[in-house]
Amino acid sequence: MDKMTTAEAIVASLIAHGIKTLYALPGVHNDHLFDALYRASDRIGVIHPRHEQGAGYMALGAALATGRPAAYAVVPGPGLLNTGAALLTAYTMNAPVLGLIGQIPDADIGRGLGHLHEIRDQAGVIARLVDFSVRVKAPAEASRLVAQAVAAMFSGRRGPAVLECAIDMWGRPGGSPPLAPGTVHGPDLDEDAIAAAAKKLGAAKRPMIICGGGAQDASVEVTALSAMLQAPVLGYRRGRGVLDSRDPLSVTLPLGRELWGEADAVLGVGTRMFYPFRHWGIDDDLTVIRIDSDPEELARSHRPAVSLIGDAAPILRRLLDVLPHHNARRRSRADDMRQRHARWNARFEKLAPQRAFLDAIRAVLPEDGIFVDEVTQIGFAARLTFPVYRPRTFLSPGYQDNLGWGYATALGVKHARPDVPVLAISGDGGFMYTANELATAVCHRIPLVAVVFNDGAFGNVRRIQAEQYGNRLIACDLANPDFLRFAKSFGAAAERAKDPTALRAALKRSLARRGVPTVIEVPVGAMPSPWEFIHMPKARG
Ligand SMILES: Cc1ncc(C[n+]2csc(CCOP(=O)(O)OP(=O)(O)O)c2C)c(N)n1
Ligand SMILES: [Mg+2]
Repeated sequence: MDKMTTAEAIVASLIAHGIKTLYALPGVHNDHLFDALYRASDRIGVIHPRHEQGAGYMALGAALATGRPAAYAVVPGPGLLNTGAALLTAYTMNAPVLGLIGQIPDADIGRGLGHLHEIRDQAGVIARLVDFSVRVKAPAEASRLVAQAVAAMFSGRRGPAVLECAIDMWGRPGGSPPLAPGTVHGPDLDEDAIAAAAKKLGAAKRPMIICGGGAQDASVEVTALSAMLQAPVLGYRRGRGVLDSRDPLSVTLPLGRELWGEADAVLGVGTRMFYPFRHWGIDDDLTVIRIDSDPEELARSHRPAVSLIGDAAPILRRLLDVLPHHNARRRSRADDMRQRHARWNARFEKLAPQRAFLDAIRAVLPEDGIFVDEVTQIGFAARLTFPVYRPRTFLSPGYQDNLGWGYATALGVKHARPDVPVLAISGDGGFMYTANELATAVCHRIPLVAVVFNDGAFGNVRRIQAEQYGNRLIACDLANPDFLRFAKSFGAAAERAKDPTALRAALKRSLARRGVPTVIEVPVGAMPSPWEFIHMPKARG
């Protein structure tokens, strides 16, 4: 064992923590790591993308699809920076992603000599992007640092972590065997706060629940609480799928705003409540109760009447025990909600072109299939109206909303969840950010289905210029490849679907393909604006 190198100790530690894949792009700074991976290839696989952002996004997709840690490795400097947007997105989505980042020779760090891939204060750059980062300074530390990093990723608010390791550290002997993964204990349940929440919610006449990404592992509990309180549940983007869209109490963003204007108590579960607090207004007639694993988050926008700190599921389970002692008798709100849904559905007719394509997708994508959203016309409509049936089946990139996350993240999703169909949607603009990773999908036989809505433009930008800037169009029209020939030239399958009926048929064929990725190009024109349903005015306060 004393012959174990730092690289071998880190690989053994990844395996011990249940990480079975490293999304990684090689270079001299991590040659020893790749050699250790080669020798452990019966226990851990390597997926090598064609650009480091692919490694970062694939790890992000794997983490989001499973809720488990996922890891990537890249060279320092440009390699690190190429993963910057993915790491930033992992941070803002609270995703447990571990980055293994190379470094220049240990003794020269900070001296500014200009080594290959050197960047000034790499540790400082990293520290701006993640909460836990550390450099491996001796082989004997490596196993402990992996364990610490993974523990940090799951403590309090979840998020990414980074280990740096110098070019001459990976190969040094003296590594120790892996530590067993620790159990992360959340804070003890605050019984007083739970009782206070139960009293306020139990007495409320018009309670509502708002879910964010932090509620994704509390679907059963939110569903039970919603039924007990007859409380509508708003999940927009990261909170979608926590309550099944087929439940009449599951509400869309604009209906959520309407109900916000009427509510007397609201329970926020793992959400920043950004739209309500920043756009819809708040006043003293609304009692705010929040569950969040991050105490700092609760102090940011509006101080809640009751704060419940910790993971949502155990707190909600206790609340479900206590609430029946305080809960008012409640009539079903199902009919009321159905009427309100009908009114909003009539208004959503404005988005008919987008919705026709989404209907085609929903008809073919099974209940457990995963939909990876991107900032595109179809994506905006999906966030508002696409029915989602289960948690972790609608992945939307949170407040970075970064073009280009879609295809590469979805590849990681499909790689981590080969058992379910995975579908990525993007515009022609967004797709081209990471379309090079078609090579990775073909090389590693990842049968992701990507639908590219091609309007020959950064359509969203173009419409804003047309409508708000006197049609002074600039930097928004795109020269595209022939997407079919482009995809096929990688060895992928490719289809063109001209309308929703054709899309449905193409999807059916594509989701059945094994071992080969598919690109479906959908030529479209300009689409109606979704913004009146997203940026809505104050509803109270
Ligand atoms: C990284 C990043 N850069 C720029 C933007 C700004 N942006 C938002 S939507 C958009 C256009 C998207 O074009 P496309 O993917 O073709 O979708 P469409 O709107 O045409 O449906 C741009 C440039 C962004 N969201 N993310
Ligand atoms: Mg476009």
